[in-house]
Amino acid sequence: MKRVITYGTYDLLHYGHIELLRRAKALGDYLVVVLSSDEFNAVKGKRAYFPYEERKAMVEAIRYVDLVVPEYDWDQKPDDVKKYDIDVFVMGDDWTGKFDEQLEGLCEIVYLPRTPEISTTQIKQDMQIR
Ligand code: C2G
Repeated sequence: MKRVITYGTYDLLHYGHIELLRRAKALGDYLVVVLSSDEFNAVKGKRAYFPYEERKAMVEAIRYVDLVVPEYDWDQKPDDVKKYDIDVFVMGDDWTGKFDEQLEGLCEIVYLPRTPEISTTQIKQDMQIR
């Protein structure tokens, strides 16, 4: 059983998110999504449209996802990798290299190409126009 983990806010769920989760799951058999809490989003300088519980319910409904748990701070990744017995850490390549130091030697580290032309920020901007 190969166990994969990834992190994110997953606000205004879109096909870029789904494509990341689909490819992450394809790297193993079990996918843990560590979902940014509303408080941690404030630390990241993000304000999600949907609160944590709604974002959690939506991500849990995705066929590729096996478990959703909260992300509270930048430094919990090594503990999460041990706690959930993780083999592979995956993120979109906007994060390339950012977590290598923290996770070196604990698990495989994979950065996948982002899906172009879609982002939560873009959706928010487009909606304001229409
Ligand atoms: N993503 C993607 N393609 C897009 C948009 C997002 O592949 N067009 C990926 C991101 O690279 C990330 C995941 O989808 O791996 C979730 O994106 P966000 O919700 O924006 O996550 P982020 O705020 O980057 O949180 O500790 C890490 C942070 O929690 C990452």
